[in-house]
Amino acid sequence: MTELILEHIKKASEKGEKLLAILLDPDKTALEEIPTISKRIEQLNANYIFVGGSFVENGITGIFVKTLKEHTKIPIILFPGDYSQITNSADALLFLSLLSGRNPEYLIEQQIKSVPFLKNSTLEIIPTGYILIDGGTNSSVLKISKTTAIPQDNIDLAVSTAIAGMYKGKQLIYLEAGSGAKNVVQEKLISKVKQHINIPLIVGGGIKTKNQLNNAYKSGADMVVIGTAFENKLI
Ligand code: 1GP
Repeated sequence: MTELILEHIKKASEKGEKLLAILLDPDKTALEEIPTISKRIEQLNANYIFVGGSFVENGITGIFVKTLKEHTKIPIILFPGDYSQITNSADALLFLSLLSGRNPEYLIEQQIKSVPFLKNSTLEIIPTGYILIDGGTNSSVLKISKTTAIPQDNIDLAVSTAIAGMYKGKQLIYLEAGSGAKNVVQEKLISKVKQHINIPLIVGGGIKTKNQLNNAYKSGADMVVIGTAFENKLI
């Protein structure tokens, strides 16, 4: 029987095994590049491929994921910027709530809009608390969600937000500095959040070097997500 993705992430977290996800944005990646890209992802021994973006046109994600599936067996997890990006071709969906923001559209409206599709879908749905931390840039997710990020030095707020997410029943917490962030999520913030939650922690945004990757793991990230550095062939 295929192990459910959330179970795999939880077990890895319990055992202290560190996971890597490569984020692909269908808006920035041509279908013709998929065979080469899939090989590069496999060479990195990535555990997961995240697919999603802020400006993906309707209908594109389905074709993108189907093509990826022809070239790799690495499980594909949707990380949608909008409910229109949800497709049955993937394995799982991060069912995101933007907990750092106060915009109802990204706290509950998008989720409701996804239900007519999801109720007939086979996707594994993973409730995820998504928390934006100031990465020093006006990231796409900030612009689109019209929310503000938690400052890196407001560790108490980040911790309380993560704990509230856990109490609300989220199964994962995702600390996000924003794609292409200038500053990654600080080690101290990652470790404080990790100390206070007993669900797996994902960290992403601006990670470009092995050193930054290892620091995120050492601070307590169970999974690190890398998008821009992979796109730019830095890793
Ligand atoms: C963005 O956390 C991911 O949602 C990855 O960020 O593109 O900066 O690696 P980067």
